[in-house]
Amino acid sequence: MTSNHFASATQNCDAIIIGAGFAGLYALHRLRRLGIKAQIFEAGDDVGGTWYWNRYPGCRCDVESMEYSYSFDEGLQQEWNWTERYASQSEILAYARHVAERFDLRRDISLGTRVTAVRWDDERRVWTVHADNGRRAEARWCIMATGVLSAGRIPAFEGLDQFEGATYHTSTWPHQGVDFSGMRVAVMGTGSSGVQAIPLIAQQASRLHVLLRTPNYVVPARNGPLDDHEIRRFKSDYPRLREEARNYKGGVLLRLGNKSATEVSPEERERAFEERWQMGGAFNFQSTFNDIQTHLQANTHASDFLRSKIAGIVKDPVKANWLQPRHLLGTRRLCVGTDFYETFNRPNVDLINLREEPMAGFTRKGVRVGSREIELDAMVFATGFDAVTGALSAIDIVGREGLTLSQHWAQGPRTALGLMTAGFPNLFLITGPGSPSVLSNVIVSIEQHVEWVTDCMVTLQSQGRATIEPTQQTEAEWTEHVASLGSQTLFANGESWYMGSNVPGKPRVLLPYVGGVPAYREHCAQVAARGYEGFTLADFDS
Ligand code: NA7
Repeated sequence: MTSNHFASATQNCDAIIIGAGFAGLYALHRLRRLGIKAQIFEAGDDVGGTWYWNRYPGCRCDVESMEYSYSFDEGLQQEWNWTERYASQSEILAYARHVAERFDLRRDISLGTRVTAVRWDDERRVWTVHADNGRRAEARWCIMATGVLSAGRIPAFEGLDQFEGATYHTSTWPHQGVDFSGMRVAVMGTGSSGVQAIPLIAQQASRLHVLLRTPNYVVPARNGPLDDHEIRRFKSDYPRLREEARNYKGGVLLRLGNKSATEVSPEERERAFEERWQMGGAFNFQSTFNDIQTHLQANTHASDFLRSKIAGIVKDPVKANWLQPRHLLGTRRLCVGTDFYETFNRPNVDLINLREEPMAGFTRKGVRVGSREIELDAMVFATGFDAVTGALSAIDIVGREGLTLSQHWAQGPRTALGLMTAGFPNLFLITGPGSPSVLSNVIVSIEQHVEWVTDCMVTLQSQGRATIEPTQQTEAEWTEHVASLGSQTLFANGESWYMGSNVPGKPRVLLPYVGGVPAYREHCAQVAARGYEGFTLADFDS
């Protein structure tokens, strides 16, 4: 039977979940266990969310695979076998499919169903969810499991529609793959996606032009097969290790240095950074010392070390200089790559600095930079996402009294705990703005959000309550708390998608909560323990 077998009839269930990525799958599973009838609407033709769409060469997770997985089911974590230190997109997608099948989730998932509007009816106290294929559903609860890096964006460029070559965006890569052999290719973007894709495209293309605007720091992944010892170490102790990870700010196990980078001798500092560089991984490097993220001088030492690495690897001094970032380490995402800098020593790879030769648009045959035209067969945009809020603003979400989410968030997102927003009763956000989301191991954050939300629904149900929403005051206080914590960190100094600065017109607001997973979990737990303090709970007859 196809997933769309009941055409456009309105369906009724207790909860509609939008998105069948890791958040949506777990929400469906947990709601079922709790006796709440739920249905997922998913735009893609399969489960997996971001791992269904992002199939560009080299796409893999930058959190280690033994930790980038669900912890809620001991059987699942024991039976699944990751093969590499950092899992590839295809392996993570296979894992998502395995989860869907293992817990028999597919029967309540409508694939190929892109939600366009979500509207609250205050009299009937239901959300109506509308999809682009005519599907419609009504439910008391609506869970936005729409992902934080799911709304890809190609900047507007003059002449792009005339370009006769092939164009791709890393986040919507063709399922059959792309063979760049013998082609003249350009890649725009050197964030995590570009950093992963560039070395592999360079191996195929006859000529690769990398269009660089802002360099990022890239540390080596040191990816490789997972050895049996490491797998056994985790599997024999998974519950404890998961709990330990939840007690770190990023929700991942860290070997956090216990010294300040400013306390030690230059030799000791160099040795420590070198050791972490050899270990590989972003979390490892950023935790070499305990103050890289909070102390300007410590941060400068770490940044200097990475700049000297780049200068040592990239043979052409001009390219090496262009590739050295000037921003504070960690104010933009620290990328993890394999042979990224080495790729610029290849004779078929050309680096174009858009700050020196500005992007002037596209022609029929290629791209214009500065005063020259570069002929291309294919153009790859690794230009990122409308992060955290993009997938929500793509849906017409209308709450109480006709208030749209776009209006409510016109000056930046406003949430209580990143979980709910005032004027939108019974609408839950998973890893929403104002929660640790992109600054954490997102699966850790997803599990915690899903558990908080589903527990909340069950509690309200058992108390015969109809709705829950945060008060204006709670929302204002949380939004202020998130901003105030952010302003004490180095993030506020940077231009990045964390701050919304990659999308023209997007308010400059630090999107994630920077207080870390443990403090955040404590806030959420306290609110629930105090009977959802700061939230208005309404009865059916009120
Ligand atoms: P990112 O990290 O947002 O990177 C996008 C890149 O595209 C970045 O280098 C941008 O340069 C570049 N870009 C964007 N617009 C332009 C224009 N108009 N001209 C030139 N260059 C441009 O996205 P990713 O997909 O790499 O990674 C996002 C997250 O997904 C990542 O952190 C992982 O968690 C998964 P800029 O810096 O704006 O100068």
